[in-house]
Amino acid sequence: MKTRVTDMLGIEYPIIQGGMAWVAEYNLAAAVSKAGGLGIIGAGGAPAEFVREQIRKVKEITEKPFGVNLMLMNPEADAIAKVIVEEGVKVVTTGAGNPGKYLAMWKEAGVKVVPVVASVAMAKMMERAGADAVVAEGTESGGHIGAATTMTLVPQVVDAVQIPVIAAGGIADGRGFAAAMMLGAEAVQMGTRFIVAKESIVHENYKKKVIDARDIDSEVTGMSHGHPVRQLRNQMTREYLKKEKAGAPFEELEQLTLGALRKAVVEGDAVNGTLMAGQIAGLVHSEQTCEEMIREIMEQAEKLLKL
Ligand code: TUI
Repeated sequence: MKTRVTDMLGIEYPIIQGGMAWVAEYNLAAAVSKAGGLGIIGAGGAPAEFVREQIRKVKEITEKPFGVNLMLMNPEADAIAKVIVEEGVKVVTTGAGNPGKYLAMWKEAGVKVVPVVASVAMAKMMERAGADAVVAEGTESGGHIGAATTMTLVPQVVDAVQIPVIAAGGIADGRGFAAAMMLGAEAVQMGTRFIVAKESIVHENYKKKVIDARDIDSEVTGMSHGHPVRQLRNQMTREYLKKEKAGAPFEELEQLTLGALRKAVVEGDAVNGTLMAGQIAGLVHSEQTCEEMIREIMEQAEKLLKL
C-alpha cells in the first residue's frame, strides 16, 4: 500500500511503531523496520549517549529506515536532538511538547520531522514551522495524552493541514487501520500492540497484563496537574487516584511514579510499576512477531479497503 507517508519514509507498509519510553529500544525498532514498517527508538528519559548506542545497534541489525522519538521533557533533549543529526537518523518523531526550536537544525540535516500532536492548533503550528507530517494522537493512547479522541481528532487535523497525517490511539488491527484511512490518515502509529511483540524486551508480567486487559482496564493519572498518563489499573494507580482525589500535592504524587515505568518494563513489577498501555489493550490477545502482526493487519485492512 502506497501513501505519501510510505513514499516519504521509504517504507513498505504505512505502519509506524510508537516511540514508547523504555519499551521502544533497538530490538523492537529493528524488528518493526525489518518487517516493512517504521521502527522507532524511544528516547524517553534516557541520556543522549544511550540513545546514540541504540541508534548504532539498529543499524547493525538492519539497513531499513528507522526513526527516533524525542520525548521533549527529557532533560537531555538538546543533546539528543544533536545526536539524531550526528548519527544520520532519517526520521524523528517528537512527543510531550513543542519541538519548534530543533526544526531548523533537523531540516538543514535532511531529517524528516514528524511531531506527535493532540490538537488541531498544534498540528497547524507544526505545519507552519516546517514539519513533514504529523501524528494525530487520540486520548485512547497509552502514556502522556491529550483530550480529543482519535475519531474526532484525525479528520479535523486532516482538514486543517496539507501535510500527511498519521493516526494514533486505539489502533491495533486491520479494522482500526482501515478506519484510520477512511478518516483521511495516510499511515497509522501503533504502540500497545507492539508492547507484546516477541521481539519486545518488555517483562513477561507486563506483557501478560496487556494481553489479559479488558476494554475498561486503563486509568488516567495526573489529570489534576496537567500531565495525564494512561496506564493499566493496578495498586499504584488506585493509590495515586485516591491521593489525587484528596488533593495531594504534585510532589507527593510524583513519588509514586518516579522510576515506575522502568520498574514495570524491566523488573516486571505489575503492582507498583506504571503499565502504560492504550484503551485498545483489550483487543491485544497474543504475543506475535512484528512480522506476523504487520502481515495480519495489512491482510485484514486490504480486504476491508478492497485494494
Ligand atoms: O508523548 C507522548 N506520550 C508519552 S511521553 C511519555 S514519557 C512520560 N512519562 C511519565 C510522565 C509523563 C510522560 C509517555 N507517553 N505522546 C505524544 C503526545 N504529545 N501526546 C500529547 C502530546 C502533546 C502535548 C502537548 C504534544 C504537544 C503539546 O504541546 C504543548 C506545548 O508545548 O505547546
